[in-house]
Amino acid sequence: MNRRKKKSEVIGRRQFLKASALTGGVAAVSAALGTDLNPTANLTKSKISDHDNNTHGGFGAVGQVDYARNGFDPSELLYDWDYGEVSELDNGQTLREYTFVAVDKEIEIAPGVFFPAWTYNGRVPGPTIRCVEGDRIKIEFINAGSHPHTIHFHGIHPASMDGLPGFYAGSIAPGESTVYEFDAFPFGCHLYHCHSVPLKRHIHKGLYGAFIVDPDPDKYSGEEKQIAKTRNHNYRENENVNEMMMIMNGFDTNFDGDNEIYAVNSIAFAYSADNAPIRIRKSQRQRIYLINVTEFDPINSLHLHANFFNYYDHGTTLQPTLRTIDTVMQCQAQRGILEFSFADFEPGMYMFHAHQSEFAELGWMAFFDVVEG
Ligand SMILES: [Cu+2]
Repeated sequence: MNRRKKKSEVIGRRQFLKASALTGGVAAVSAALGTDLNPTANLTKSKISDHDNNTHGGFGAVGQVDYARNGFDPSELLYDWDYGEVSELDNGQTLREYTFVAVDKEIEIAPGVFFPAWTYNGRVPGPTIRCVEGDRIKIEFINAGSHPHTIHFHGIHPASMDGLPGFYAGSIAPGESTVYEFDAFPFGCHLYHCHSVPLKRHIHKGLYGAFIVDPDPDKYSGEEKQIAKTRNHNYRENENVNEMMMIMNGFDTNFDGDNEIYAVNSIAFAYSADNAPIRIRKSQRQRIYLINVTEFDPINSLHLHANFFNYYDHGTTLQPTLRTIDTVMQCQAQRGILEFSFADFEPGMYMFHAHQSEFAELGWMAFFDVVEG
């Protein structure tokens, strides 16, 4: 109810786009209102007033995000598994140690559109933790930001390691630190995020990341053992699979409780045909670890063009939970694994995007560049 009231007091994104379309462009609307209200001008301009001149159907942004300034490149985030500092405990268990530092950082999320993010280790999303079920995970968390934060993991662990404000270590104040330590269970495609309040602000500001737990083939037999090997980064069978991490996120750049920019791995249109489509080889099986952290919208989705995939809800099973689908939806924090192949396809550009068309037009649109080999 509050939200509706609030939205009627401002020109929201939807009304703005409608107005833009009716009056012939962003400039006209901004001029009429006497202010440059729209922080996504670069996107809407290319989409609405210049669509006839765009080479790929009007999807895309004008200009280029400065990845060097951001300190992270979305094409590298796809494959940037962080195995931690690895050692072995006396009981034979693998120990993986990480250091996470919360820092405030302005990031560019579309050409010329900046967002005052809160980050883990200066990047959004934070590091992609990659481990094996049963590993001991130890994370030293240092808060160098301006607000109290935590790290809450989606996984199995004691209450004392749950990263909740008001319990045990609780919210970690600026300048303070704590250690989160637990065994990685269950195997699957999980996530972590800050759990400080107001929760939606802390998550949406950028404090989240992927937590991928590989199955241990020694715990399974027969066909399932073989499948587990393809999922486990220590096994040769895993090398035949092209694995990618994709976090679907959104950014409320004018703080009206509604997203102006949507993306996979934070940068609008990062993998568009004109920008950096994801090059994949026909001979490799494809696997996406897909996580939705989008705030303010109840669901997000991924639709793959011209192909179908199998889906493993939460990644916690070795057999698909959905077979032969081309669209999957996820509520916030829901995640899963997609598997597909372009083996019998002709090479070319294959689109994938949110099937909420508005999300696609505001940044969540991408391409696979399928090549021989
Ligand atoms: Cu926080």
